[in-house]
Amino acid sequence: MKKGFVKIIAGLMAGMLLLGGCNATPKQSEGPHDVPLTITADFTKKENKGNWVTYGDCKITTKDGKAIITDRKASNCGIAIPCPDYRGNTVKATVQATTDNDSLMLSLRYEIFGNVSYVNIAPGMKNDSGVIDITGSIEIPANAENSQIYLEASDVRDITVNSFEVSISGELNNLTGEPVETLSDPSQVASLSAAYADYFKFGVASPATVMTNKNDGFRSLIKTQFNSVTPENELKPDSVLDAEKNLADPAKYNEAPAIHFDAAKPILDFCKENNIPMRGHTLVWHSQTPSWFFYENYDVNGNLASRELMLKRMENYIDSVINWCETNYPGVIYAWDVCNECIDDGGGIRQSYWTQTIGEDFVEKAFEFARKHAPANVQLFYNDYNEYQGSKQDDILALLAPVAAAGNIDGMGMQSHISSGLDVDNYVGAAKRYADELGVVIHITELDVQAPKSVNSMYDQGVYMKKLFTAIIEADKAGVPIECVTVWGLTDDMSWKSSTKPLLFYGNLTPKPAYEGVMCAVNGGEVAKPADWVEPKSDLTPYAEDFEDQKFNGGPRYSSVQKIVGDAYEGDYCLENSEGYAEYDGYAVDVSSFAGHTIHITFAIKSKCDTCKLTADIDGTWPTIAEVATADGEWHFVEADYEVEDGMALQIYWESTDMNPFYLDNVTIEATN
Ligand code: 9MR
Repeated sequence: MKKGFVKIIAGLMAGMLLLGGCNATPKQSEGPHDVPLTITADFTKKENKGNWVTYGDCKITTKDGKAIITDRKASNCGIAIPCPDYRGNTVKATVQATTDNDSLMLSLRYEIFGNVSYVNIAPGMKNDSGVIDITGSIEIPANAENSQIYLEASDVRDITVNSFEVSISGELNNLTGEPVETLSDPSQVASLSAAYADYFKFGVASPATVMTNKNDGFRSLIKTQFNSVTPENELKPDSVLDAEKNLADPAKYNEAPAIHFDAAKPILDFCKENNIPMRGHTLVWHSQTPSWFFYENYDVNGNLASRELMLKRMENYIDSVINWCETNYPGVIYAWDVCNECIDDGGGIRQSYWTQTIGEDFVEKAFEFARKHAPANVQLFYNDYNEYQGSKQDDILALLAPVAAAGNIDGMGMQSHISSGLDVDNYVGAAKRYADELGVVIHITELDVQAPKSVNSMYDQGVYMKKLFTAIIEADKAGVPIECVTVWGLTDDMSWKSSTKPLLFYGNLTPKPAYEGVMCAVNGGEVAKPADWVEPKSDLTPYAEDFEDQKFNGGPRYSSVQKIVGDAYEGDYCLENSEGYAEYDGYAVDVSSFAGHTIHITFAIKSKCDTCKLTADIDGTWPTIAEVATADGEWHFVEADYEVEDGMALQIYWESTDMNPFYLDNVTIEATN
């Protein structure tokens, strides 16, 4: 394990901003200082004076107390509220806007030990009057610097912001002065890739900021632990497409888009110098691809490009990206994610600019072009999330059947953004099914595992990691061709889901029990119980909420909004769940304290949608606890029983089968044994 050498990190960062267009945020003061509990953007005042700044390359003008964002060069350009003093706190952000973009997203950006992290907080879709309201909460790591909550969009169209506010949830944790922590030297930590050499490559996703970081520790961690690297964002179309050139001379680049590798070069250089093979991520995706790419003359105010034109652009893009990398960094990229996330969350092929322009065979075409232009030894992958879920497996297999039949795919990329509720046998079963039915190899491409919300969260995560990797090793030994397992990020603090602490190393580069669990799976042994381990108590206190105090104990599952409203089943108040954009955006409560017991649940529910459901939040299976026909719009009183497995951290959630709001009242949960 790591020894001795520690390094004090202080005052890094200035000038390392990935987004050149970001305006400076106020510097943190040295001593104790007053921190406002709410920061409200004031659009009657100028940038920096009114608690808001321009985020990225765009223009903001203010009028009638609103901010109008135009000339947005990329989908992540928008407006931000700097909140550097909120580090170490959970914050709530609320925004109201109108736009021609399909959807907006509230996100968090911060710098930490010289790296930049981006975390999505909550998405928002238009309501009936065309307005988008988004509210979401996020925990900002204690060592984050220059935190900003920003508004981005699915597209580069204008946005008008009516209101924008960020506030502290709960008690303020007032962290004063510069964040200072020691980074540990990871070079002596036993190597994951060495330990797994007999089975598969052990990879990691990294942002290119790691390569230019003052702190050697991050590079050292990659070099010692991992033998495959995936650039986290730098090879995505919005990084590679050269907006300036294409937009300045659309006629010249109409069929063959101009590309550049400014963002990716540092990480390509690093991999080349250190002989670490790279996974290229990703060529064809509905997200992080600017909308102008899909228009005639790259003009979003004109017409969408024809199928013929888009096929040419797609082929030229795939050809030029693969071959630029091959020419300039021969042999570095050993696998490409050719197509990413093409199945819709509701099932079937995802509708996107790709389907609108080329049509539903765009996946087949992308693989055909990739096969034609990639060197024979470069493996071609399809990559997707929720890939372990039964119906998604069916959809992915149906999508890829013709691609496999044409001999144009080599691998299935299982992203694996999971929680410790996922059944490991189901998971490796999915890997086997892809390999068997498509005749391809398997890469686990983006593994991260949300830590359970248990009293010994880090330890329990470690125990789960041992179980998961034991199953992966067993599957590999039994012939499932798992050739690489990549974790999606170096440290918890750098993760796109940092508040769920889903990775193998802490922010200061120290290995977590999760790392130990992965090592125990291959070397034997058990994850050590930490000194502060506490005996988990099953707390069988019955759970009841009738919302009469106008509060609720549960919370949103993903992006729905909860409100206390009138017209209750009993009494004056009930809970409204609305503004979700998928059926599973429901209302969740934690029942982990009942682990090892059967619970009896009663509740009243009302909605205009056909069916409402109560579901257990277990990745990959999501068992239905109760299903209620609600089309009559009346209140229904429901009773159900469910056995919560021993040792399981579990949430249950109410959901509706369409986006109609549902109303919930008189919830009780108690153990029956
Ligand atoms: O980790 C990436 C994060 O930094 C970006 O902001 C985000 C933008 O969509 O993409 C994240 O990576 C995604 C990956 O490319 C595809 N699968 C889901 C990953 C997590 O969102």
